[in-house]
Amino acid sequence: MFRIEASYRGIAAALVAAAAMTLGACSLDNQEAPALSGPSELVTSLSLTASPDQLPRDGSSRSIVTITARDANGAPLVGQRITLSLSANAPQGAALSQSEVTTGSNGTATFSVSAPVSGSIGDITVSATPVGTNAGNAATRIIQIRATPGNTTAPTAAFSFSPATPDVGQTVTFNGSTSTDEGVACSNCSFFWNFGGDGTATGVTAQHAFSSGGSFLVTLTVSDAAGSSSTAQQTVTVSAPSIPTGLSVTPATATAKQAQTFTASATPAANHRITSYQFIWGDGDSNTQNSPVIQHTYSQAGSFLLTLTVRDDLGQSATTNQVITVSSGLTASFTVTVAGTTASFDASASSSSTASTITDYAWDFENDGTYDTNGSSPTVSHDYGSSGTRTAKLRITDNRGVTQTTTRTVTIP
Ligand SMILES: [Ca+2]
Ligand SMILES: [Ca+2]
Repeated sequence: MFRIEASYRGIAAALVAAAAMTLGACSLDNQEAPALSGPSELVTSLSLTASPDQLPRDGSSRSIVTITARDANGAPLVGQRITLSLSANAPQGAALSQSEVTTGSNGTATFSVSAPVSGSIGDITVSATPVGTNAGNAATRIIQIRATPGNTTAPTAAFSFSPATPDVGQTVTFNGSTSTDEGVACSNCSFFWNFGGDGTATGVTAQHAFSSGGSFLVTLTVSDAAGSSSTAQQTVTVSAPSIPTGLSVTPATATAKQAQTFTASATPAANHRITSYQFIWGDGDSNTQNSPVIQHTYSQAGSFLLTLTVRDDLGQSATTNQVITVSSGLTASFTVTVAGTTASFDASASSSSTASTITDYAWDFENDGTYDTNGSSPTVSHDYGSSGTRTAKLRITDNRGVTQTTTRTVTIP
């Protein structure tokens, strides 16, 4: 084993001597073969110096590295090719001006190393390895260029938020970009937000809408790439505005089959607004809209329980109920004339206030719930057959299908 290595060194030394003689640039000493048993470092020595030997993490500064190659006798090696490389974990942005240099007449070569970017981690390690005929005998040399600042201290967490006094449900923007690490903005940090028990988020900025009023101690935890972290805390006071108040709808009356304009009103909390109005009319219809003004047509007379629900910009709602009295627009009226046991009814005084036409007169002579006769004539007669006091009921119907009733006492002597 040792024997083979020794003979290889002899071949290498002979080749170096031959190359030196060809170039004709070497002294007599260079032509002497090194001792066969000497350490390999003596065959070709590389020295590296960097100026400056540290770089700021600014992405632009440069350090000039000078390589000096010498042979076993300390004489400059001319024309020596040397490959250059950065270590695999080099800080982001660090770069070499070239991947290979060749020594000049004085045995030196130079290249530059550019600085890593802000927020990068680690120092710069450059490897230089001679190539060519004597490469097998030359160990790789490395040089370290410190990048400043190092990632040795924990970040400093800091944040702001807006608005300063949010309401329940209002989006609050949290901004952790004023956090720093190693004296610069913490661009490579991770950010974790805890909204005081009301939820969490990640990212340099975060948005959160608090679900209830009160004081929330918000904690931002900033961690750097080296795993160091720090926290910042601020109390966010969330106010809970009142739900909308003073709900009403006007008017509280309408006429059947006639479109009626209704106006809802409600008072939101200070600095807030009503964003939607829901009308549940009580007749099976409903509408939801942004405007408080709406038209609705009830198809029949009666009392309808209107439900108004308003919602504000915080998502808070309030509801009220209100009776809408819908009139038919018809006046039912009749007279009675009695002769013997027969009563003659005349409903021709009935009228409509809505320009509709009364098309049907229906009569329930005893008001027993069953209409006994009907027709388009306003007059009719009925023989009660015996004396007594009864109640007669008239139902008129107009051409829109709207009805109106009235009753009257009929006395048969
Ligand atoms: Ca750090
Ligand atoms: Ca009847």
